[in-house]
Amino acid sequence: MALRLIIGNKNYSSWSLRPWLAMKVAGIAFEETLIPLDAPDFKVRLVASGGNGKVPVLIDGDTCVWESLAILEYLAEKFPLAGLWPQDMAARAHARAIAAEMHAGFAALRRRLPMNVRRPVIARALDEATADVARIDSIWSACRARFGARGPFLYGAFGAADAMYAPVVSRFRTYAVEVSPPPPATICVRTWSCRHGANGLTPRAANPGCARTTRSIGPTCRESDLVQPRRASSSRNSGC
Ligand SMILES: N[C@@H](CCC(=O)N[C@@H](CS)C(=O)NCC(=O)O)C(=O)O
Repeated sequence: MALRLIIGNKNYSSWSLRPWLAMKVAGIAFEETLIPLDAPDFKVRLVASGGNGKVPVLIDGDTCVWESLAILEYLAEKFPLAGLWPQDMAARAHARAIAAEMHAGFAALRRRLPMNVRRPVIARALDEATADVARIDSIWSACRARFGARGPFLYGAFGAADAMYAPVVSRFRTYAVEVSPPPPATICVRTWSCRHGANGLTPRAANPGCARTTRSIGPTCRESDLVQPRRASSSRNSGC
């Protein structure tokens, strides 16, 4: 039976985006059920799925997994060849620590710079999010310094930690937040488009505002999967 990932609007729901992106990039097949964050039956449908009433939720037969990080851990166990965590223990511990830090923290960043992938690039004063931005900058710099020789992503190849931080890359782009060079490569969520590469990943030329090495993902992903019309604002997307 196919895996099913229940998500909210990709434009706003950064928590949904994390496992969705990891699965797309890792080439893990799944069916997607999208419940708009402002759907009147949002809670009812999610509670019926067996999770905690929030997105994302992964359904694998009788198994229901909620919480983005728990979903990534489940996927890493089920698909060990996907390389969602680094192979060596020290790098893996580091990757798990920064993924857990993202999962548990950065509330001020989420409040001050809510994710909206298609927001025009307009700078915003960081205010209460200043310390969060500095912390992420130092995490990325530490990763680049320690693991940069292995490849362009946080730990060399794309993995769960990159998926956890991908929504931050979108936030930094749309709110014109500068980070120390060199930034880690990332999936540039603004430019998702239908490009076919040997392994579903196609290197693209640099895009203004994105990390230097950006990639678009295919073959099943269209920009319209990502960009959805704005509906009435919902309290469910505050702090997503
Ligand atoms: N810690 C959860 C956060 C999930 C979450 O807050 N999702 C939001 C959408 S981005 C949601 O479903 N909100 C609905 C609600 O709180 O009622 C995770 O990592 O998956």
